[in-house]
Amino acid sequence: MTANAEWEEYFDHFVPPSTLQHNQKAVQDFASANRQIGHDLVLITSGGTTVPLENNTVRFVDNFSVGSRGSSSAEYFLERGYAVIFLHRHRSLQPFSRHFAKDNFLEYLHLEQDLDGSEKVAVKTEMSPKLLEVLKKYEEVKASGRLLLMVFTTVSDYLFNLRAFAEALHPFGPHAMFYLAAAVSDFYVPSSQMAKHKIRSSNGPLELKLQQTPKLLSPLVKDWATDAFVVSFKLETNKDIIAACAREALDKYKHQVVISNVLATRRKQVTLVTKTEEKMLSLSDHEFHMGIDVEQKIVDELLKHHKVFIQEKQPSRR
Ligand code: 9Z3
Repeated sequence: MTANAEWEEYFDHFVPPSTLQHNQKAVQDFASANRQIGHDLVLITSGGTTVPLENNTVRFVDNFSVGSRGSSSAEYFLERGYAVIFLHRHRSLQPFSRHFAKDNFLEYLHLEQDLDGSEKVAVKTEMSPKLLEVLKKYEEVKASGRLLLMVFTTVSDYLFNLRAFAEALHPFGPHAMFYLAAAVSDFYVPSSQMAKHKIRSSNGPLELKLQQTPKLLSPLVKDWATDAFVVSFKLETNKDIIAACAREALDKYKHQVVISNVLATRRKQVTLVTKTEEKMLSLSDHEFHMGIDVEQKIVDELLKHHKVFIQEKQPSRR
């Protein structure tokens, strides 16, 4: 079966999200407004996709991804002047608020007495500097109109959105980057084979046969985003096979960059693989303990490649 036919069959199995057209238009408008004032564009995908087991979903298969990579990268792209479409798993980490996600926000606050004796909520003095720093950046980004948040939950919603957004970004050619950090399920249950209602435990043990999700990089590079700069991520748990897997993906799909990472060390080290080079980006123990994000190094490195890519595609505008 051709890659295209495989994809048509995949999409035929699912009902598209009801917001799809509306969101595609929002991405189109966002992208053209930002391109008009010279901003390059990046579509970041972030967080893990779910695989529902029932149409009225109670249970689903999920994965470990929390959206650290995507949300942190979004901040660095914004800092470097990009307009960011942040397609993320519902309730996963988001840029800026991620800095407080592990905390109980009530611990940031206390009660104070107003002059008239009434109670009011105030920020604890010791929490103020961190809040101030992040809030300032967040407000600036909001006012600049350079961040668009979009949401998915299931793997099919993710794929419908990715295709629609890729089509919306097509007119912007090499100025659009795809940064595919979401952890996408390789397996799914077609909705025709899903139980309509909650699967009854009284029916005994549950046997599941999952179908294989077609590889999204193939149609993305060949059909949906033909002129864009595409960065995919490759995750393995075995460090001995990761380099070969990353190179294999790049050779197969012929996009611009694969970033390989190993589950256990992903916060400290990645390798950026292009047609001509392999570059390891890592944090020293000191950098890691200072709270530096490896995503800062990833984004800075990618921007150099993206700049060259744009120049090569549009030599007359150099
Ligand atoms: C990654 O490798 C991301 O770096 C992580 C980030 C998921 C490890 P967290 O969200 O983790 O910070 O907790 N993403 C994997 C992307 C993926 O599934 N790639 C597919 C593949 O390799 C296709 S693009 O087949």
